[in-house]
Amino acid sequence: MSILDDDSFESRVPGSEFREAAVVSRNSKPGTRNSKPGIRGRQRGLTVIELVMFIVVVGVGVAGILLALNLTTGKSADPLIRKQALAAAEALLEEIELMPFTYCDPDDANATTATSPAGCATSPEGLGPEGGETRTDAANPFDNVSDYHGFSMTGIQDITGTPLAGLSSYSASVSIDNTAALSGVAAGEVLRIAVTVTAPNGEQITVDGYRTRHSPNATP
Ligand SMILES: [Ca+2]
Ligand SMILES: [Ca+2]
Repeated sequence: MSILDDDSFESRVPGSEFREAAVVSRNSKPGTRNSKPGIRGRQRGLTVIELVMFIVVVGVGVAGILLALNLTTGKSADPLIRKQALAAAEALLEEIELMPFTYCDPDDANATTATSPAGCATSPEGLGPEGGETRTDAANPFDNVSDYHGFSMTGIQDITGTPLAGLSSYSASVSIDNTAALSGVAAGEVLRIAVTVTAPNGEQITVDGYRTRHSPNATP
């Protein structure tokens, strides 16, 4: 009796590889190699449940990726719109800050000499325009920071009233606070300017600036 013919040989061989070889040897018939599946030959395919679970998991993953891509694509133009709105707001704020901040309306006879609002001849400067002034009126324009209080425009225009290309769907508004406090500056000697620009997508950007009365008798 050879060693391979002994069924009890499998249990005596300490290594698993030898045990497997012995099993294969017993199950083989002449001319048919591994005609009966061994341990390694008994691999099965996927069941329907496993396949469905795989499809669901992969589907959820792909849907998440597509959602992220869609969101990124949809919002890709937002920074441009935001930067454009910010540029328009900063330009209008700078325009306002460069205006005089006098005690009297610059058209007042005492505008260049008054040392307080009480020293004006007829027209102390106050919030909002005086005497029918508008921002873009060539003959009677805004001539003071506070004239811009309550100003608004639909479609961004420069100081001459010329519409700026590509900004017709933006709008701007201005609010000025003459009670604002600024450290080291006496009350009434500072204005807080808030410029708000609304972009076509509804997003609003507000920029704030302060203007102190450093030259109370300087007129345009
Ligand atoms: Ca004025
Ligand atoms: Ca005014």
